[in-house]
Amino acid sequence: RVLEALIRHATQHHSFDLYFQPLYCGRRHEPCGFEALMRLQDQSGQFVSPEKFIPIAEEMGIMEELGEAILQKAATAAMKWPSHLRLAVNLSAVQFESGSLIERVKAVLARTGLPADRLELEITESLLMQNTKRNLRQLNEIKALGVSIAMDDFGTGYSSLGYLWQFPFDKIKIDRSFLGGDENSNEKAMQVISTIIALGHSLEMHVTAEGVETESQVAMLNKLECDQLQGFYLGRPTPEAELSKYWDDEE
Ligand code: G
Ligand code: G
Ligand code: MN
Ligand code: NA
Repeated sequence: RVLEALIRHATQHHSFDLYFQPLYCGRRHEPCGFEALMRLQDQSGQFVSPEKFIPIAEEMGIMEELGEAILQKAATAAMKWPSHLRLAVNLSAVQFESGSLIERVKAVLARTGLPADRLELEITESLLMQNTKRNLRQLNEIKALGVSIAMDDFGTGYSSLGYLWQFPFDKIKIDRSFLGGDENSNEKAMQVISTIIALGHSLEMHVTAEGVETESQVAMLNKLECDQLQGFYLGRPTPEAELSKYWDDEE
């Protein structure tokens, strides 16, 4: 298939793009890091969604290799940023469950020189459903490198609450669906978000709200003492070449 050939080529030759979306910490008006988001263009220049091509790469058995290529490209980019800016990278289930993750992460850090404490890996909660013991060991090994771990899309899986406290996450990212409702559902959604923030803090985890699209959401999340905000209102996924606008403007 054409798409498979494209993915294989991108994996072998690193011929894909990364966009980076800013993460805003606290009430400050400048970003404290960026999340890498992979972008793949087909022959006609159309973007293929990661939601489509990541599962294909997994089926093809090349997701571990592609994941390392993404990490390598992202870390290389981050080395050109001001050093207070952190880098978040998404992991697919296949990468997390493979035996090679730790070695690949270590190799990328060594090759690029990115300090481990500037890197955060995002995993989704569905990853933690099976193999709890092995997953826990894997998470602890990642943390032992000095890399932090965020639980992505929190609240969308089956067993978020039951599993959360058992794992050493540094951060939970509240899925953007919690902010996505209409005006009428806002009040209740806010109660839920407030509760998740309190839960995260009680477990000594930082909390990020995803999908922030309005000024009033920013005000509300600040009031709830949400640690980090991410969303189109604050900054869209941005090509690497345009990222410096985020720090050139700073005083
Ligand atoms: O960027 P976009 O909104 O199209 O992303 C859609 C989905 O693809 C999100 O769930 C996001 O986490 C995932 N995604 C984007 N880039 C990567 C990547 O580099 N690796 C993995 N595993 N998932 C990614
Ligand atoms: O699953 P994950 O959280 O990694 O998905 C990240 C994706 O969410 C990004 O690729 C981005 O396109 C999308 N995203 C980021 N901010 C917003 C937002 O404010 N609104 C919407 N609808 N999508 C967003
Ligand atoms: Mn993510
Ligand atoms: Na998410």
